[in-house]
Amino acid sequence: MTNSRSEGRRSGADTAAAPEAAVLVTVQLPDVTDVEHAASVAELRRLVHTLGHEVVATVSQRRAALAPAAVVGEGKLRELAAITGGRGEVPSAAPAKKDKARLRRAEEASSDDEAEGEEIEAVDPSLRASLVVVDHEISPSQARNLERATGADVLDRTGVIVEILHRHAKSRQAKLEVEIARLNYVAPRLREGGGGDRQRGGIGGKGAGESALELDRRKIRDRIAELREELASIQKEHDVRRAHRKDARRVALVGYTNAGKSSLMRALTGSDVLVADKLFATLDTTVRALYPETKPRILVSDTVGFIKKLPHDLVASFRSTLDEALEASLLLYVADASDPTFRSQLEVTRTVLGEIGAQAVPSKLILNKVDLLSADGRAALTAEMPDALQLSAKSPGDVTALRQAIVDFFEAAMIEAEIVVPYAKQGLVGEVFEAARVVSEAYDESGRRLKVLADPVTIARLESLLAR
Ligand SMILES: Nc1nc2c(ncn2[C@@H]2O[C@H](COP(=O)(O)OP(=O)(O)OP(=O)(O)O)[C@@H](O)[C@H]2O)c(=O)[nH]1
Ligand SMILES: [Mg+2]
Repeated sequence: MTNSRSEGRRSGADTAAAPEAAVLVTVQLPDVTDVEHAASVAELRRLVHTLGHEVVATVSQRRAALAPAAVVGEGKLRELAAITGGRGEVPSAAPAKKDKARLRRAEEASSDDEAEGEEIEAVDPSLRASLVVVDHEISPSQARNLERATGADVLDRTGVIVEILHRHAKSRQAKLEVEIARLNYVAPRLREGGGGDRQRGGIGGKGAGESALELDRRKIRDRIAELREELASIQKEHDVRRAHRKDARRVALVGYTNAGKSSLMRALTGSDVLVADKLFATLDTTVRALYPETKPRILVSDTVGFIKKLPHDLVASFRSTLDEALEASLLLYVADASDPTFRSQLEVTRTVLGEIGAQAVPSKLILNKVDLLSADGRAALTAEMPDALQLSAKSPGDVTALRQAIVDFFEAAMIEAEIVVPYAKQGLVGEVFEAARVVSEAYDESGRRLKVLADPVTIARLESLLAR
């Protein structure tokens, strides 16, 4: 079964604010179920929407593998070109093998003429898409062939994600991480001596690096090295800052993008972090104290969301989030229970975090957005995942219950101990009050005797501090 659907038209006249029309291209491979395929396409549509484009059509095809030349077969390619107003043909001498070196040589040898000037009239010009987005990672030469056949800009899924990350990064650290990922993505797609708009494919513009496309690959490598150096020095600063709060009891909210992590962060800490119905709304890790404050306080971190088919080097660029997760005493896996594919989303999060060793950190599963489920739906989830906490970030009662669950977790880990602060070391009393809960105090000839509650690690640290 193949299908190609029109999904609406560009709204209104050609106002400057009108979103650019995009068409999605997907291939359903034999090992992908219909449900998974539909979910992947829906997710790509949301990604493209987040980028500010309107999806006007989806061209999809079942195939044993991506067509080596242009992802879809010849017939489908013409169908696609009708939507973009292109020729619908891959120029001859298109490389058909996946051999990377050969592809690159073929690319460099091929001329730079574009398929413009020979456009076919699209059925309805208001539907004509100027961007083609492929739901798979494609080779630079497949991208080039698609550009020539469609006359449109071409991005693959990774390209869309990189571009969103690029736009959403706020802090210097996030900007550097994303810029490195972006340059890694762009470098192999650069054409020698190129620099035209078409090959930019929506990438480019502002950022930590100026126009990457004016630099050749070698310069890009140098630039990446430079950015890495700057990132390393920022990370060192962060490590120092983190070391200062190493005693603090930490909870990290982790999970798939759009699961509701930032919404929970807001509700739990009374902070005003960004909440948006966008993918990758959050790129910067934020840390705030649980509110109302506990003694000692508990810190909550909001982190970047995960997504399927995220290339590994992109994942690695989110060091700050991953570090945050590894250093937490408790991981809250947040899932959007109203999304029929949340189980596989959870799997993605678990896999990525598992790869960096986060499975050793105690965790709790939070099934969020249950306000969107029926009573039956909730009951079925209770039966399926009895240990998970079902809640809605929008319900103050539910948030209070989650806060209590967090507090209980840390309470359970606390032990009682007596700490004696000699009179000569009274300067350290503040430190004890900061890191532990003091339940009683008394004075005798050895100093100030404090009966405290704290986790064993904190107590050991305070004792060694006083023993010095
Ligand atoms: N109905 C409902 N919507 C929710 C709930 N929690 C969050 N949302 C909505 O879901 C969308 C995403 O929420 P965010 O909190 O930004 O999600 P996130 O996990 O931080 O997403 P990223 O930052 O992209 O990783 C927003 O539109 C929220 O208003 C909930 O419990 N119920
Ligand atoms: Mg967020």
